[in-house]
Amino acid sequence: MFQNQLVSYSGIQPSGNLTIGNYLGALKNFASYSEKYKCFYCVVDEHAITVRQNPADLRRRTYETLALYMAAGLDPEKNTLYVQSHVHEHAELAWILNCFTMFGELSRMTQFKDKSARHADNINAGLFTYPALMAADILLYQTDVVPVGVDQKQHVELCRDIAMRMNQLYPDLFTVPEPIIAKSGKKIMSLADPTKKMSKSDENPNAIVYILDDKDTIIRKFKRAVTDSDTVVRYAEGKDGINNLMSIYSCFTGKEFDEIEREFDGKGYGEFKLAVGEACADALAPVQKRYNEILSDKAGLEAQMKKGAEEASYVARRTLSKVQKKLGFVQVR
Ligand code: ATP
Ligand code: LTN
Repeated sequence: MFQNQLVSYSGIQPSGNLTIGNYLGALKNFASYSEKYKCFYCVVDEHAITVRQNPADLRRRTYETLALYMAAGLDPEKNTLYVQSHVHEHAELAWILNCFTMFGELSRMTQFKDKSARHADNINAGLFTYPALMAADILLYQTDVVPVGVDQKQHVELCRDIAMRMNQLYPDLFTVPEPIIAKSGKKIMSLADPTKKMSKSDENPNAIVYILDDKDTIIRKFKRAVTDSDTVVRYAEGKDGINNLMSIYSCFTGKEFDEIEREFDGKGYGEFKLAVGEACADALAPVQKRYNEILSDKAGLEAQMKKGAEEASYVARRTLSKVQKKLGFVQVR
């Protein structure tokens, strides 16, 4: 669709303050595609309401998430940055895709199983059909690659299955996308329970480092991170806490694991934890500075939202109308 240019697409829910898991697994990598790909990055507010949201918080976080996209290096002149609910084609295509997605497939999604266990009082139909809306996001832009953390791989694979199924029935309908999962940072674990993914909706604030935490808070949280009774900094099976801290340190410094092991040879966990906290805080400081500048210009952010939605709608409209035609919907425009 973009004259031989490949398309990259991803989204983040404005469902909480963004964590270093979101940053290292997704956001930090988005900017690296800007040169080679036509990129669309979306604030997926419609996905966020699958879990109950306070309207004022949702509104504020939608601005904040867009500002973080820009602060993390996404230039709105080179990337299409927009809000999902501003492009109505997402919800329309999602309905169609729902009719090509099987109950059994949706039942197997681990995110659905996790979230329905955590929100047992609100297992709504949207939570169940969430992957069909995510597939609509991706397929509307004839996407080639989807940069995500490893927890989203299953959803992208389901999106591929839906695309292939529909392409068999209606040839050449969709590009079949590939997930791109970063080598390091693909799954940052909770600091309080390193067997669990760090998640922005975790109730324990000590489990999470937020992108916008100040330096003292970051250092304090790393100091308290759960590790093990060993004293040697090395990457090994069973050392989930240390493995996680080594991954975080590696992502922020670019150092390999063997280099990190040598650097902390003969030093204790305390010194290592402090170094991880400092590396994290130093790497995030410029992002935080840009974020505060961008967020203070609300009118500027709204102008970006409008521009992004116009660019995205242009492409989304073309794909949706192609799908509607091929399915047999009457077109009178
Ligand atoms: P929620 O807790 O509301 O489900 P989340 O923290 O899992 O949110 P999402 O908005 O669902 O965040 O994810 C945005 C992106 O960040 C996705 O690409 C996801 O794979 C990635 N991501 C989320 N958490 C982590 C993590 N701990 N490590 C690496 N990547 C992550
Ligand atoms: N489901 C994803 C967010 C998301 C997404 C997308 C990611 C919604 N639409 C399209 C990639 C492509 C999540 O929970 N992280």
